[in-house]
Amino acid sequence: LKKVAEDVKTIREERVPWFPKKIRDLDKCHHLISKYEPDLDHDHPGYTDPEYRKRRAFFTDLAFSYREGDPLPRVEYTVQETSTWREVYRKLSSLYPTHACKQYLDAFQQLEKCCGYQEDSIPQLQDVSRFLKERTGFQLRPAAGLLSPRDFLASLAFRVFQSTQYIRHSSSPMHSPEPDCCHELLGHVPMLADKEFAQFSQAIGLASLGSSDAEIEKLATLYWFTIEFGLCKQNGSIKAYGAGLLSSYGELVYALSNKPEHKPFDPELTAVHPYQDQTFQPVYFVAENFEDAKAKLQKYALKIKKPFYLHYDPFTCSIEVLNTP
Ligand code: HBI
Ligand code: FE
Repeated sequence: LKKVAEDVKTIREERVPWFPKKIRDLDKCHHLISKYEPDLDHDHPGYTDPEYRKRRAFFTDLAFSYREGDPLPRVEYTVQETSTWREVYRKLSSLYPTHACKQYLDAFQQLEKCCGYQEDSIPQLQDVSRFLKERTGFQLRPAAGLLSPRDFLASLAFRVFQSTQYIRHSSSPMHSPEPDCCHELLGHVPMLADKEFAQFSQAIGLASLGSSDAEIEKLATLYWFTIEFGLCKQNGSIKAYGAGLLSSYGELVYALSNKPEHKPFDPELTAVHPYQDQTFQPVYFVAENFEDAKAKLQKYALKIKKPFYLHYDPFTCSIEVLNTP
């Protein structure tokens, strides 16, 4: 009987996918989804620009040679890159006062005051990472492009945000098929400076560790409708907190108009809702507030079947695996 029990245990353990347990393990979590890269995607605005593709290869090298604990590489951006940034920054920041949630606006103001956020230069990841670390413990590490959902979500469990460092092609300042530094710095970073939002983000990350492919897909969908395209209630009106919205002028205006449908955030339903990555979303999910969203998410995460409990130890930045009786 003992032998049978051991066999069962082995089989159960084999089914659990590998996941990072120490922050240094994130050096292995950098698998790219390459379908939107300028070298492979014929519709990419940089596909026919050899200079741009060469520049992107430089950023790919920077990201792949990065190891946990290294200082984040400082980049000297070109005049053309800075000019793309300026255009994006100007256009988007004009909308924030009316469209972004309060937490975003507070952080954005601080980033302008003490982190070099301004239209004339692209902020350095190292400076931004230090800023976030002081506020919520989040830190950045350079990513070469769009990462697999499993690797990307896993890093959130350690309060690490994998951030691209290159900028979109100059011919298309208002749109990028992939995440770029405009999306990370203007979309994600300000929200990561908020305590509740940081907890929410880490909770999705922790839920993803050791989860099946099917569960990862649901968590990636939750991530999509919250961290990327989430709306929230604020003083009787609805504001944006999702990074995909806060880094896209057109969709930010559209999301808060009366055109799309607004549904209440409910993880069970949100996790299985189909989403669009080519056009604007027909539906957005509205959170009551981040505390409520986090509580609902944690309740959802508890139902994901795993043969252990996971606990994050902030002193060692590592995951403790606790066996269930
Ligand atoms: N990779 N670099 C990067 N940035 C993201 O915002 C990102 C990602 N990979 C997947 C992802 N976001 C989400 O859409 C979910 O699939 C987790
Ligand atoms: Fe994003």
